[in-house]
Amino acid sequence: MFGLMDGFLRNDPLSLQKDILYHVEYTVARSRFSFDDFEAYQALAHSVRDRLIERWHDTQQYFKRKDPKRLYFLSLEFLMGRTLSNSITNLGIRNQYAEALNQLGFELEVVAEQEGDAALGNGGLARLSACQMDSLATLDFPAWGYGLRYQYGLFRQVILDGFQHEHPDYWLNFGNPWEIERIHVSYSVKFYGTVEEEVLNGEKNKIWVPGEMVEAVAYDNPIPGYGTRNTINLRLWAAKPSDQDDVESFNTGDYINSVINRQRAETISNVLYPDDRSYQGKELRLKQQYFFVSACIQDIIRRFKDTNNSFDVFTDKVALQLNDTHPALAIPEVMRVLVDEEHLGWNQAWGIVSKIFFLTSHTVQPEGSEKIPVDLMESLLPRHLEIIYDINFNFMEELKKHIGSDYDRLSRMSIVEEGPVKNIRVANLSVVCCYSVNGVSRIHLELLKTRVFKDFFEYWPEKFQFKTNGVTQRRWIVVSNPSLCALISKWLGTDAWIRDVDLLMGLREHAGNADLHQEWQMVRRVNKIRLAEYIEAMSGVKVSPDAMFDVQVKRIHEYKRQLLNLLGIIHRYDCIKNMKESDRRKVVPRVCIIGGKAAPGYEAAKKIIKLCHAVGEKINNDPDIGDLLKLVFIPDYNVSVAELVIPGSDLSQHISTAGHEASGTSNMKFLMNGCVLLATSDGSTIEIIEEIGEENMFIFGAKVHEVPALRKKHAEMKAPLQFARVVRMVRDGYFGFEDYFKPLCDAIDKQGDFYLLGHDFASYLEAQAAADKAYVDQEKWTRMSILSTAGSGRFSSDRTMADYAEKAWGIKPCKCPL
Ligand code: 26Q
Repeated sequence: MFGLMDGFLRNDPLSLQKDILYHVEYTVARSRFSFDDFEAYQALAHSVRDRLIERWHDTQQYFKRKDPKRLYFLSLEFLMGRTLSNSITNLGIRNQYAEALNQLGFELEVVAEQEGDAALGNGGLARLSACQMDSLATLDFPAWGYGLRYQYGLFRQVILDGFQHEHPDYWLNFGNPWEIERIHVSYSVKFYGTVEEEVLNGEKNKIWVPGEMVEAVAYDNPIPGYGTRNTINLRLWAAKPSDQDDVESFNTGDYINSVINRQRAETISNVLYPDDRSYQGKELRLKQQYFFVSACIQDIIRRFKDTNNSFDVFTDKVALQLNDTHPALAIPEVMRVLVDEEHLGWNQAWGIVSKIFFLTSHTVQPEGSEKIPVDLMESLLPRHLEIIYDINFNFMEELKKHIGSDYDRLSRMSIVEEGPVKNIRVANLSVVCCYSVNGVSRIHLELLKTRVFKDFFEYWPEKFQFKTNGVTQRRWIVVSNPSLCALISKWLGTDAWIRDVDLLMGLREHAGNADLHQEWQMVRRVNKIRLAEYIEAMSGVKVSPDAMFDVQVKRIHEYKRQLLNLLGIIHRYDCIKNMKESDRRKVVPRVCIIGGKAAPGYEAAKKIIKLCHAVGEKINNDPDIGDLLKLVFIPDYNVSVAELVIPGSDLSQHISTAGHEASGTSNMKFLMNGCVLLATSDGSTIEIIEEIGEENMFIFGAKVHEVPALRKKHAEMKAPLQFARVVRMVRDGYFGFEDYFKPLCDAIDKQGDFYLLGHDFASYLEAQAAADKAYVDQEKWTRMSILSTAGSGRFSSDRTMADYAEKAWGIKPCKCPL
């Protein structure tokens, strides 16, 4: 019964202090009389880790005993950021640790800053996985996350002379106290080779004879829930050389080369691919994807067989969530294991496979869909190719019965793309095989139905659903904005909103209260001062916290329109320059803050980063302008920088061309922190508008359904004068580098302005002017700010996860007793 007892470890400050010193001495191997902030961090982390492990064990034992249906969340990307602060918050022992550290002469905030980010992902999709893990744990769901343990996370962005350079993120350099290496949990993953036939009990059976083997070793990362003992697992796989591999070359005596060859196995999980479509069809990426799903499926089936002896109940015990199509090879892999290794008949295996997979799509660009060249598939995964062909054959036969011989449509829906190069369409494979396909916002589902998966929607309307994304209020308010957190709890009279976020609505009744206004403004100002200090340290630009902090932080992409923001800033600069002295006094001072990474091969995005620096250089050094306008670029935007930037922002921009942002999730984080949104009606912003009202935001620009027609019309229309003028300034070299920026200008005024910057420019400026006007009226602004936080409850990942559990996965909470 040990697993059900409370743990051995005590959590009072004195015990924590002893524990920290123990780890200083025996884990970090430093003298307990002399250690620095980093060593304090390491010791502290190990002491937290011990507590996590206790809960992790109890939870896993409890799950095993209860054996409920489990959810397996498969994602090639997790952007966890830092772990320390989040863990002690969720464990409810933050104050105790702060006191323990204090007595040792350290400050928790300073020590926590020593931790580096775990950046095993690109952007929205990856941070969403991290938020969802927090919610799954907090809501006591019997869930497991699976991912890859990349040695190199997302590149670090270094800016030199305004240009982005990518530096490797070798994040494991200083060790990772948060993971538990499980050398005994490892599986062989096969590649290449041939498919052979054997006769088994009078029946033909296929066997895959591999040409290469690699070991997948498990690294477990405990994910604690808030206000519960439940601590779930995020299992990351690392590639290691296999002992069974390459015996031949050792026998032939080429020892040195054999060792080097073995080591090559590790490259499979070495590096995270940046979100860049040009990597498609690359062998190593495909190997990575298969390596990942093969390890997961072996692990899941082993666990199933531990407690079950018939696959008849598999669908009652297992749900597999595919985070976009990246892990879609799990589908043919389960078919292969069930048919070839477990010897189930094809129909029985298909009956299982077609019920256990759930897909979430995160894109609206049909060209973003993954394709695998058939040649590559045939050489790397020969048996999977056969299985995919068989699935497709059955699907095509069934489809013909319903739609007849509409060959165009059949070929559009086929999993195999015919043509000079034959491809596997991973999206089609996923839609055919998954039980449900989920969009990430309501409008995204509309676009999936009418554009991306139109044919499929007409055939299987019930398969398509949406669950609007959400973010975790634990990280995005409690951890990153503790003073706002305390203020909210004070005015609601409870901190129950940390688990039950709908309670935030209770702030609405205080939205006009002058005392709350004063305290709210105070909290926000302190956060702004902290951000101003960071900006000065990073960029050398001194900014005043009296100015409005206007922020756009996200991956750099043409559709996200950082360029529209920059052109707006140039316009503002131009206006101020040409103003009479008396008018200048009426200008609302602004600090414009832009941050984000460009994919290494994405030229246009890199030019936008340079343009931001060039414009900033001009404006920030113009004595005519002073504090009226500043433009700063925050380098190397990541989760921990976000935790600093978001609470310190006044205005937050989400200005994608309508119909291009599947959801967006940072808008939700800003909303929770009381930032006012300046945004287009796109993705989840549409639902935010419904929740908090258009009067509490600044909404502008073309609507989703207007965009296609505008694109046609726009090509013949002349851009408005003010727009033409600012583009001209860039083109004529007002900010230097005119040759380098020429392609950016051409895309707008020569190549049809696909993202409609010209069309939306006038309404963008109006929205910006409205923001200025509202900011002058601090009472009005503070009210909008409070109402933003009050309306953010619907955008918690707790709601998203509860929705998925009920409407898709069919899982129920399984709460480990205290
Ligand atoms: C593709 C091929 C090869 C290598 C990498 C990739 C790749 C990697 C990551 C393709 C796409 C991604 C990430 C996509 C993503 O983050 N999408 C965002 O997902 C968010 C969460 O649902 C949404 O809020 C955003 O709107 C969406 O852009």
